[in-house]
Amino acid sequence: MTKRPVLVPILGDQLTPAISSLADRKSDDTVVLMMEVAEETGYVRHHQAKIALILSAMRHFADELRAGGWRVDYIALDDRANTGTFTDEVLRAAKRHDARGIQVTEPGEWRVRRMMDGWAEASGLRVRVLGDTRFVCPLPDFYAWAAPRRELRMEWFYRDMRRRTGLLMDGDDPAGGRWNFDPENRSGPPPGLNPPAPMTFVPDAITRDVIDLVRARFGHHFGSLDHFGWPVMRADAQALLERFLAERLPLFGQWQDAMLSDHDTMFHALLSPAINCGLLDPVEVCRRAEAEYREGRAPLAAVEGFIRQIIGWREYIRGMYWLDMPGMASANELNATRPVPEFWWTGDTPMRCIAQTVRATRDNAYAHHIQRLMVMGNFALLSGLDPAQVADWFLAVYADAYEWVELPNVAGMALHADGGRLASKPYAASGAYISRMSDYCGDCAYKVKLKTGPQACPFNALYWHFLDRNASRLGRNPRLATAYATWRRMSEDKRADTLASAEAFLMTLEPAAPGWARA
Ligand code: FAD
Ligand code: DLZ
Ligand code: SF4
Repeated sequence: MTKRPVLVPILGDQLTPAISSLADRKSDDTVVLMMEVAEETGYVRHHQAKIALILSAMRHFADELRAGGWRVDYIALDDRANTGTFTDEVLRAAKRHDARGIQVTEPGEWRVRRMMDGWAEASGLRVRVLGDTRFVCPLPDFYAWAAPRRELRMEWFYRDMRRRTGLLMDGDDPAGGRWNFDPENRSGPPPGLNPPAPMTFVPDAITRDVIDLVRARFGHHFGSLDHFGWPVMRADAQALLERFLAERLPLFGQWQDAMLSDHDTMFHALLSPAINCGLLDPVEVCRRAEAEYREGRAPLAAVEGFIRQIIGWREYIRGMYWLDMPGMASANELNATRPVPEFWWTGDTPMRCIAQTVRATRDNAYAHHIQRLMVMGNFALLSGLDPAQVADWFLAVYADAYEWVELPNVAGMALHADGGRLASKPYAASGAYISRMSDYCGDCAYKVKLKTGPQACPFNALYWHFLDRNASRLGRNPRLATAYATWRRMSEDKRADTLASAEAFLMTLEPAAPGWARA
């Protein structure tokens, strides 16, 4: 290398050679910097499998880059000189390589963006922060979409993304004549429904080393490594995608909301950890799904539902994060202040839906969307759990969790902490919804049909307690008009009995011991 190089830091969720920071670089005057740092492994107490996934994927990616001719400076977690922070490692590397500049792709988290903003002054070098082209909608375009609108509904944004990508478009029209096939999706599970086993990958030598490291350094964090089977390299992520397309996609939509105790993953894709860290390109994933429809192997309703999650929800969520940060992190429209209970970490509760979801989360660092939204999220909403503590829990426990995607889902979609910017109505539901969508209630210590009393499903009284205590904020929401009318029609005695039942349950919640989510 004759010229002074440009330093290209690549973060643990930017693991693709197509990353924008490398797009205009030549290998002969570039040093790629990858950093395993204590600041990132510890800013929340991540699930052990999440750390293992990211560090192993980073190590595999470094090898992939080297094989492609790039010079990679890789700082391992236990390197003696490792300072433990992105900023200090970037400054150290800039000096070590006598870099003439720094080029980086924008990060997924506000916190890291603030760090990057200080790099130019601290290093005395020119720092170029490039847009993340893995997303369909560049952030400036999202801001321009949002600026003139009073209501930022996902559905309208999604249609723009369909037009922009051409996915499921027949000329100017949506395939099948409709943009959204949800009415044909989302049934409850019939007896005997038997989803295929999830595809898992046997850890190779690199992953085994990382697992040993994680056990030694982070063995006190939540979660098990015993079942670790996530893909940590591109070829395996591709195999997972192919398996999803063949075995799960055709039934994805129909059973999208269903939950079964013996099938933690149902017909879901399991692709979010790989997509979010860069092992799969989201639009490529959608193009492969579209091909299944075009070639007659998967119904349009399933494929449209799947593509909407990625170019609709995922893109919209990311736009909302950057639009509303930093305020989103402290938003608490409903003034919810109750601490997260201990059983969110231990799973030790007679509420079978929660026990099953926490168990799946501990085993796999994964729970599917409805477990996250309608079991954990719904419980947090109805019980009035503190949004910041709930966000810490979600950020820590899932293998796919980065703040740009976790926080809007928690604060906006699940908790209505943003006052309804993201979802026009809170996703509040009584036990009847969980009973319809799962097999959890049959074996639960609580009775889903009972409305009040110590044996009654806690969700039932909590639902009315939630509406009652938030009447001044939610009472005029037209989408809750029927629920409020039903509440008002109840006799005074019944209402008092319901509120007392909910209060009695809330009194039993034991706050989580400090140290589960943060040191
Ligand atoms: P599938 O159900 O098969 O969906 C396919 C893909 O669609 C996913 O891989 C994902 O890329 C995308 N997708 C679907 N829904 C969403 C959504 N609401 N937001 C963004 N992308 C979506 N997703 C994360 O990636 N990271 C998180 O930290 C995260 N936290 C969440 C917290 C809460 C409270 C809720 C309600 C949802 C959260 N989600 C999060 C969204 C969603 O639950 C996961 O993307 C999904 O469960 C991942 O599993 P899968 O790949 O099997 O998804
Ligand atoms: C989540 C995570 C973890 C656990 N460890 C690292 C790490 O050691 N090095 C790294 O580059 N990235 C890590 N990450 C992902 C980062 O937290 C992520 O890139 C930022 O939060 C920006 O989204
Ligand atoms: Fe959950 Fe209530 Fe069903 Fe028990 S009865 S599993 S607490 S919804």
